[in-house]
Amino acid sequence: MSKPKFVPLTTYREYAEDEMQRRAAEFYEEANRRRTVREFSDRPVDRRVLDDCLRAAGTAPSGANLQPWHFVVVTDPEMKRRIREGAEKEEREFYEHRAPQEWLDALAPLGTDSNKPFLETAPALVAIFAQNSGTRPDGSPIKHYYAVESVGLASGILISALHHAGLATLTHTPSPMGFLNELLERPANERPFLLLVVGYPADDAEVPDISRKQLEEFVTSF
Ligand code: IYR
Repeated sequence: MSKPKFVPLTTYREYAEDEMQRRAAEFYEEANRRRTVREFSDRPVDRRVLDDCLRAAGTAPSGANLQPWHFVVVTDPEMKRRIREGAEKEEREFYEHRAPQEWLDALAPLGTDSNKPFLETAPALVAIFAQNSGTRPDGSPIKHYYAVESVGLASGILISALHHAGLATLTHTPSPMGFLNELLERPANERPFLLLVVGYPADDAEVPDISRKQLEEFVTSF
């Protein structure tokens, strides 16, 4: 094993107390304005914006820094159509047969069903894959650690970055998502993690009237 190389931490910034408080409060306020959107406009998104948000996602912490993720950006109408077809096939199975009543009851407030027009209307879909293994520069295989957790973190950053840039997202999880490997030509070591729908909300978009837990409900302290 070669000796690890360390360099000085030059990117960290400390803020004065009042500025730190302001930044934390402002970030929360911005995060709290994010809503999952299911009605999209067909207005195209700027690819440079999308790429910067993907760069931000790629800064996520990951197991052993192996960065076990792959993102496929889909804007081609024919590919979007095929993804919609694949997703709706699974969703029909889900809503009509697979989902237990308890799950359907939990979903009822969201008003979702097996019809997924946004997969074609929205200008961009980002299919996010978790890699169980990767390849070293010499081509030999390397196992990835905490791949699902790492990709979850990267996806969270991507969603926040897109929201910060002024784009809306929908975290869509047709299940199972194996059809995405086939359509998007991803290898067997990659598992579809999430299909992120990206774009502008439709002018008349509505969202379900749901609430978020108060801090006291989800935080305990010692
Ligand atoms: N994948 C289905 C069902 C669904 C499941 C959960 I958990 C949600 O939060 C929302 C929907 C669908 O996309 O309709």
